[in-house]
Amino acid sequence: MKTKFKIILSLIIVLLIVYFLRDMSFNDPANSDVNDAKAEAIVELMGTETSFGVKGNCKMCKKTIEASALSLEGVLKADWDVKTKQVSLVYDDQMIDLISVHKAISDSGYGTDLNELNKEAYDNLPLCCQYDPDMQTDIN
Ligand SMILES: [Cu+2]
Repeated sequence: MKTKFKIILSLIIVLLIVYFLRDMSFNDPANSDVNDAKAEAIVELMGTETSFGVKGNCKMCKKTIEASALSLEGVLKADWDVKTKQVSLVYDDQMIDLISVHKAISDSGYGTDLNELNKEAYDNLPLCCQYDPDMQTDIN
């Protein structure tokens, strides 16, 4: 009787260990990359993809531009390229108009293909981010 109990108890312990190990491997970075890729694929299926030019200089500009686009509900993905000056967007066109995204970005101080920069926000940008307002955004 005692041996039977011991066997059952060790089985339970083994099951618990397996359960926790499985949980851990689910959270390990290699696996979360896979999950990110899946999430990204789903986002791209759900959303409308587009891109447009946004003036800016550096990685700090990139952060501000992307954050202002992503602060809007309905913007699923925003990725601004320092070299090409293009922001790639994935957004839900049922939730948001593209013009609102242009406006949010220009309000943060960055001129887009459609909207002039907000001068006050531009003046408040760090000096390294105060790009040449006459810059072209169609350089590829
Ligand atoms: Cu910058």
